[in-house]
Amino acid sequence: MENLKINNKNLSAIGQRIAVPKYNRDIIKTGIVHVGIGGFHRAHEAFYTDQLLHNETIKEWGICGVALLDFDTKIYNTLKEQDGLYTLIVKELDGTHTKRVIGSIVECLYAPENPIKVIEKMASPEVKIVTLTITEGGYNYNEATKSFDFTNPLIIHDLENPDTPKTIFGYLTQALKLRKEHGLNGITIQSCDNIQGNGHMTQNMLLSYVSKAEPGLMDWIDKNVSFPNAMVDRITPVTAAEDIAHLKESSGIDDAWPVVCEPFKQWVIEDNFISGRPSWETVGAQFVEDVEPYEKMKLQLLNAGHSVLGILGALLGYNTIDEAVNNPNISAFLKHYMDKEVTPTLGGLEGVDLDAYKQSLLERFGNINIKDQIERICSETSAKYPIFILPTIQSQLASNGSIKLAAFLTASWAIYSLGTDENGNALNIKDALKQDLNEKAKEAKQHPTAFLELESVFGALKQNPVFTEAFVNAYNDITSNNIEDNLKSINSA
Ligand code: CS2
Repeated sequence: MENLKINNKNLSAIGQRIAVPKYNRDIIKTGIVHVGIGGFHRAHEAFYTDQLLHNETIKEWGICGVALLDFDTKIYNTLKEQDGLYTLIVKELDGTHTKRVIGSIVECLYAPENPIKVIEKMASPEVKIVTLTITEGGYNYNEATKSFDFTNPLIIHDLENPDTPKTIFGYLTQALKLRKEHGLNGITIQSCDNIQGNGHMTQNMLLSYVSKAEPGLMDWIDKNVSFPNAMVDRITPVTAAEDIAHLKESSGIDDAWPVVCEPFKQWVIEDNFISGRPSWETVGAQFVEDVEPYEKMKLQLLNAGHSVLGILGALLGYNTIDEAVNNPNISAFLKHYMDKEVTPTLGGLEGVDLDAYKQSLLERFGNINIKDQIERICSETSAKYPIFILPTIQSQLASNGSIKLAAFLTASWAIYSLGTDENGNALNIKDALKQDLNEKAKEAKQHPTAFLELESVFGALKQNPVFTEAFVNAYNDITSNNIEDNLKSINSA
């Protein structure tokens, strides 16, 4: 079988081997600008939109993918070379792979090379929505001050150089300013990141920035921009070299960056789109009045569950999430954490079967075909912890509920931050606060609560005697006994 490079020219030949877009991509117009074209976007929004574009009457909702950071050069170059096309490989529970070429990304831009082009694209009349996957840390929110971080050097840069911005806030501000000047229709800015109230967060952070950068724009934004909240879900591991090789061997498709993901997908969105929206509900998305209970459920069960498996699994020397969850002591701990500490904090989920949801999470985590990397899950825990774990602790403390397992997890993270697993092997820690975490973790050897001094992560947790007592106990237990024995004793308590 001849290898076919994935691009427009080869699309119909590739269509003899796997599913390809059946619609004419040449006539699809860009209605959405998406910032952050990593794996998750390409497994989720771009997938839903590709399905939607198969409805022949829909031509106005193509996506322009924007790579915002220097770091994104490789993905930009790949998509450019492949005419925006890539393969989505769904790793089914029975071990088979469902492959399809996704065609919804009809243009790509690389912001560092041509910032004006990106600003103009966001400000063009046919664009109705800007969607974002810029990661938890990308919102520039500081947990300690509970506000926008104006000390970030990139933000300082954007305030001083409005025409050549580097952050999403600089780009959006310039684009909205242009839309106002041109008398254009309003626009929706839709976050697809794992943040509670992600629409509100986007709105609050953007308005903080605009109030300094372009105060005259505040009123226009108030009347012309909507920020729907949304819950997004699909486990999307980092593409491995074996995935690329396997696609070539099994289907003769030469794709430099396919995306791999689980079969499950969910998108629950607040219907708040000022200039119209794609009918994503026709391809499986749900539009609801109030999305926050769903976001909370997902962040505090799935994402926090991932962090539990990631941190404990890393300390035990595992590499993938399925290895961690298939250790009965870890999975029992996770179940207890979900039932005793998270579930009491969730409310407002009429019609959702929480027990079934938690059970389905354990099955999804246990999918041995996904091979989701513990390294991916543990990356940027300093940005994830305040969103995935801290709200549970705060809520439980406020109602005198149990925080024992969350304290154990936090103490495990302190040990993890020292940089080696239980067997003395080095951990590859990827975190913007890696250095600070490591310093505090070293101080914690003398005074465990030193770790909680990182206020941008823990807020005022160190001031809470109930939490600190549980944290110190857990810390001492972990340093005097191995993790598994500790888990056994917690699980049997
Ligand atoms: C993960 C998420 O980054 C993480 O820690 O929990 O990427 C998770 O896989 C997705 O949110 C699933 O929807």
